[in-house]
Amino acid sequence: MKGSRFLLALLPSLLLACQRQVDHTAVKTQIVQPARPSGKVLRIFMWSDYIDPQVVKEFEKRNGVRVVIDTYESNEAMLAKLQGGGSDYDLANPSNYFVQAMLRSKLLQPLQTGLIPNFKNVAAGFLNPGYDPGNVYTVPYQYAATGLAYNASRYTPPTRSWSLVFGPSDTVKFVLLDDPREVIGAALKYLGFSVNSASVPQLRAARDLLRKVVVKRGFLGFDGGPGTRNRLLAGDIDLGQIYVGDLLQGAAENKALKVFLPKEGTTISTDTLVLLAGAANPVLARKFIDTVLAPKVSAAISNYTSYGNPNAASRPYLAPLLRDNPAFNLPQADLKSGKVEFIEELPTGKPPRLYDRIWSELKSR
Ligand code: SPD
Repeated sequence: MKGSRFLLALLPSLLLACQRQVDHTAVKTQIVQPARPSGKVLRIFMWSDYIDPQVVKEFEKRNGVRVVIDTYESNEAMLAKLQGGGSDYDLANPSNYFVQAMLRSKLLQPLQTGLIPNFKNVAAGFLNPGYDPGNVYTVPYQYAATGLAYNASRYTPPTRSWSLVFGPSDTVKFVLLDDPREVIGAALKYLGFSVNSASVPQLRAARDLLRKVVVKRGFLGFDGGPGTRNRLLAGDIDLGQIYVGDLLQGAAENKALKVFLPKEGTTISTDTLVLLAGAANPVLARKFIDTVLAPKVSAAISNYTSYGNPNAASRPYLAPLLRDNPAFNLPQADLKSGKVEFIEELPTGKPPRLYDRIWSELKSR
């Protein structure tokens, strides 16, 4: 996929840039000139735990506005709510492989990146992606691979493999992400197939495997990234499938939280910012995106969330955690070989319906 080539191109410079000095105080010490309250409210629909609250507060003060952020734990939940038309959001935060579905549902309007001066900071490798040629509708926000996490003070995984959850043994307590493409993708990967497989026999094999997984005594259900992190911290589970950033966010406070990318391979995706067709405040929304793309602000967000940062100009300000963890700094060879694969939108027709059917069946058990 084009997206993986972009990331490949970016990684060497990201690694080099991360070795520079980090200015942790960059955003927090800025003097903010409060603007007069305008009564305007910017409404954002975003993945949970995905922004530094300080950045939001300063945007509010500087612009004299209120920012309301509602959160979700899966692309499917986000799309369903927006398609239901229930809420008046200005901005949303879909993953790369949901952008085209939102476009087909007429949920997006062009960003006009010419009106967003800091768009120039986006790293070349993230420009003009296959899911949005010309960046008409999206700017990249953050990215991460998905791994298996554990709390080392309670449990030591005997192997770095998906077999810990997908194998026959039923001795560990674990959760899987509440995310169909992640769960079915991991099962496909464990079986040696692509996370984007559209092959009916391969999907049936993944379904048969997952049918056995969800009836294990150790399977404690599906959860979002932050929920999984909290259950690991509380010692309720031994293992959890998790977006790497959500785990590293907790590891900044508790060093016993660890994550690895299973040896069979895994998924990766880029989350974007999009301007919704019904946005009440498009000018303010573009201003927010522009702020988020400012070098120090962008770095402050990733330093807080521990997610990958697609902003070339923010690299000097990124924290060491983002450069030291191998689960974050993916080996280029793994992206090149397809061991770590970008989740892509599925071709319309039978395969997506099969994914949906598998997921409904798993969730209803
Ligand atoms: N808490 C932030 C979660 C961001 C998850 N990224 C999307 C991955 C979709 N497969």
